[in-house]
Amino acid sequence: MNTAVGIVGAGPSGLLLANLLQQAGIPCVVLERGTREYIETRPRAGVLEHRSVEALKRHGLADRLLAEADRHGSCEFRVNGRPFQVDYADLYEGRTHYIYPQQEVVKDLLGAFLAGGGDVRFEVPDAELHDLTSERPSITWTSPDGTAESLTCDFVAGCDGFHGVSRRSVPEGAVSNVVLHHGIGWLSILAEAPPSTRSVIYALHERGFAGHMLRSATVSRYYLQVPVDESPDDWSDERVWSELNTRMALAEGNWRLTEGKIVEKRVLDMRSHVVEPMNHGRLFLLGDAAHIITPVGGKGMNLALHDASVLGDAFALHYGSGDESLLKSYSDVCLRRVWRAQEFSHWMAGMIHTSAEPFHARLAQSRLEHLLESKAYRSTFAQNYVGV
Ligand code: RFL
Repeated sequence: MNTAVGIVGAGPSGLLLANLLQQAGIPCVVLERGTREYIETRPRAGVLEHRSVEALKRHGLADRLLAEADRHGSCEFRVNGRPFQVDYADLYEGRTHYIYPQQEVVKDLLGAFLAGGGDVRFEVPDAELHDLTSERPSITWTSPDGTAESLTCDFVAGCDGFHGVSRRSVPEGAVSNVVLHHGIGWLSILAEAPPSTRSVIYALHERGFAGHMLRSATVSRYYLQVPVDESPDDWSDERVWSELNTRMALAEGNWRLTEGKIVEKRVLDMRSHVVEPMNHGRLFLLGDAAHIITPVGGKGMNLALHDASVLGDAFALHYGSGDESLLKSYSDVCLRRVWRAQEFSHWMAGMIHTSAEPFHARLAQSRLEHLLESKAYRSTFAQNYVGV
């Protein structure tokens, strides 16, 4: 088999790229390790920035999202039970977040690509990439019926996340890995519970951070700061709700979370990882394959969509006129936005977490006070939070 672009991974980055190529008349094949059901039901992120939605809209890929997503322009910091609201839409050109679960983004992108006759191969667990620095790289794999398959292409797009095959196929020393371990764990909880709030809550408490994120009218995500080596098995459902209620309690009044069935409990180790440059030969890395960011600030899926958008334009120019300039600047353009997001996420992480280190604890306190007092500081927060 031959194609122009072989795409490994059918997450948000791979599927947006596939749609952009299809719309530009550039052939591509998508290889996905999981089943269709797996990718369409995997809950992860849920916050889309204004500009991510604008990019989807430009390509006619946002119809259901625009009809169904809630829009948020305000978030709450709850500091030892005392709430203050930051109206970030008012502070930054009326821009809002769209609350729309990642699996719905995937469903929409996959549906549009297949409706246009797109080629997606599911259940490909053993893809291998070859000759990435040659003119014609290839991908080999075994199809579910046991047939050995091979795809020769002009380019490979590695959209298969941090643990995928693409990043691992870059030889040692060919790229740099810029890494930070934050030494913070989050117990991440997904529950079949309606939101207990109208806007995201970042609760700062002496026992540690707690977050209430919105996903849909019936499902909510919550986070609890825990040691990185914590086991989710140590957290019974009862303990989860009790700790969330303690850390989120309001100093005045009787506010409590609406509880529901907990359907996911896992510990996330806060880390940041950036691969530089985001390409090697004819392999381009996108999304989590190129960069991992902490969930603080909700940037991961948005960065993945941005990479796809930039690479889609670059391929359209290359195949349209032979101009390679956008392909050459792909990594620089994406990394600029990646580092802005990393800086913001790191700044915010330093503000919302409890630290045993007195210096960091004082910095966090000062950041919060300044956010409360300074409109200019809040405006900078707003720009970065909802997307500069
Ligand atoms: P994905 O979504 O991981 O998709 C990769 C796809 O590749 C497949 N795959 C392979 N396919 C073929 N061969 C292989 N060898 C393969 N290996 C893997 C996988 O099955 C999968 O289908 O990567 P992509 O497209 O880069 O998208 C990145 C986002 O998924 C990620 O950044 C976000 O989910 C991060 N994230 C959040 N981002 C936000 O913008 N806002 C949020 O609120 C937010 N919350 C979160 C998050 C991530 C979380 N977890 C689980 C890490 C909350 C959580 C809990």
